[in-house]
Amino acid sequence: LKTLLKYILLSSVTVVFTVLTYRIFKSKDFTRDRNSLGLARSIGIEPLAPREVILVDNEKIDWHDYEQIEKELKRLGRGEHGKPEFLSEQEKHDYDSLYKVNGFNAALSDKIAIDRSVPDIRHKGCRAKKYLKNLPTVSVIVPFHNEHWTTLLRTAVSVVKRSPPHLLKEVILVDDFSSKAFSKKPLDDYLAANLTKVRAIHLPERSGLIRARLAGARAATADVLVFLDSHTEANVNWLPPLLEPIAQDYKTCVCPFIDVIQYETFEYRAQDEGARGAFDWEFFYKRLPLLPEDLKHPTEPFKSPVMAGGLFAISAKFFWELGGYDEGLDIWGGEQYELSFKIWQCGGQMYDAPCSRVGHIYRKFAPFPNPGKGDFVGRNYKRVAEVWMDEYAQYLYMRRPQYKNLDPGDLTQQRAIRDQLHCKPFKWFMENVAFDLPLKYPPVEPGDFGFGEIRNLGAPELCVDSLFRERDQAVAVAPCLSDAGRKGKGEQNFTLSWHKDLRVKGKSLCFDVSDPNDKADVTLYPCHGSKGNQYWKYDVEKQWFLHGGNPRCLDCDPGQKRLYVRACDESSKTQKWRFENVNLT
Ligand code: UD2
Ligand code: MN
Repeated sequence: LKTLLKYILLSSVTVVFTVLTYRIFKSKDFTRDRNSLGLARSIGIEPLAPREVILVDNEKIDWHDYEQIEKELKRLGRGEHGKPEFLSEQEKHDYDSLYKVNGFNAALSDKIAIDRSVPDIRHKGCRAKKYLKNLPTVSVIVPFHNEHWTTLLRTAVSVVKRSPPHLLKEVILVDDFSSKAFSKKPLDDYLAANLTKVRAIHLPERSGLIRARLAGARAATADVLVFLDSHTEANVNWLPPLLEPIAQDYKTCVCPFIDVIQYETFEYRAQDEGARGAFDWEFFYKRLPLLPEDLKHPTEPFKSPVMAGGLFAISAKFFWELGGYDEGLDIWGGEQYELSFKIWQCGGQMYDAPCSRVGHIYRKFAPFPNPGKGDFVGRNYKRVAEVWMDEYAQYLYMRRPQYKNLDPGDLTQQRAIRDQLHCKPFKWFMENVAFDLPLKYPPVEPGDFGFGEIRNLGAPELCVDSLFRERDQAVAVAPCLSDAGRKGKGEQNFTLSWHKDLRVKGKSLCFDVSDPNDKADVTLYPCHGSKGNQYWKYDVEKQWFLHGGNPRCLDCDPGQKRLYVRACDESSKTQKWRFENVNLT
């Protein structure tokens, strides 16, 4: 009996130890203490064999909160499920005044619940995806300057409602010296009473969004920092897809897909089904197509050269190893390039996660006056270019020569960070990460193939004429203005650009044919520079304007003054055109 008792005691002790050890691995703190073996030993427990640890570590679970999803599906009301909403005439009294200070329909926002539902527009494969059970904790940081009350609160509420409670440690709203009275005590009181995980920090002076984010990051206590703009809405199960790549490698930054909350109607819809972030050489944010291997796995994160800026997750450890943001970046702009270049050049990587979606209000216009700081965007761009872009900085200066004389301030500290971390040259980034960027945005633009008037040879009194038309409207032929001794205002002046598209001079509208039928209209559409429906060639010998990869010829009906494309025909006279200036080199 004594032996039996001893045996039972021993085995129950073993069971308790095993359970305890398992729980410790489960609650492993990611970036702070990657080595929980050490933790287990320090409290006197011999850890499980390593093979079993790996099994526990790699366990994946379904993170969906089905109860919450069910509840949201049943919601009824204005703007629910991200449906477009409108104000009645009686509700429009403060429409204009609120629009002016926000750049969006804030009066409508006030009529929509701050905990409204949004449609689950993820790729349907996302619904079946599982993520690591063991994910790091999160601090969400939201800088704001004079954000509208209901859009700000909707941001915070969407995060709290759609995040697993044990992963979401806190939401920090960083008030960048707002002048709106509600941004201080009323906000603090509201948060304390209604949203215990959310708190506000009030900066004592206008600091700009970059230093506001830094202030939030310094106050944050979780493993991962998630930054959001102050007019966003997190969608279903948004957090696990952002966190898993970071759990697997802490030097990874992950961005959600950014959906569109329409500024007028608050409709929630997709922007597109994903693209890689990039820039042109004026530093406008641009996008590059997904790569063939990305398209094969539509629910998997894909590499992106540059983030949009406002919405991303990064481990606190990696963020601070990189020195955070450059504190010299003021107010707005450029920080998305700084952090993206730094991440890639200094040993990290950046992904977009298709199964994580967050809506964002792209304003109709920027409502904030310049706080008397001159060209802060230019100074920010120059700081980033001077520290990170090496010889490529000249391409920015070629297009923005005024930057050459701009004083970017002291850069020693930023350059020291680059040295200490042994970061790679910008050329490496261009050749390995943004390798297809120069095809679409060549640093040095080649010349145009031709420009000027396009005159028909079958009816030589007629020229191609845009008729001052706009997007989606057809172009035609009309009597040539030059015959009447007139120059016109560009409606008969076109450019065959190096992109191989035909542009209306002075506009970024291109000749586009989407109809495969005979006598298909030529319509105007914003230039995309990717050939396809906008692909044109001029055959100097035959005097043809050839459209498309399987080419048809530009042609017209002189009687009806219609312009169209049809199968090329050597004997047709109306398919011949004289292009005023052709560059033969
Ligand atoms: C985009 C980014 C934005 C930022 C910016 C370039 C997205 C969706 N948005 O412009 O996050 O990267 O490009 O810098 O990617 N704010 C302050 N203090 C200021 C000015 C702004 O706290 O002095 C806040 C503002 O309330 C908002 C955030 O910073 O929460 C971004 O400003 P924005 O919404 O005007 O920028 P956006 O979306 O046009
Ligand atoms: Mn924004």
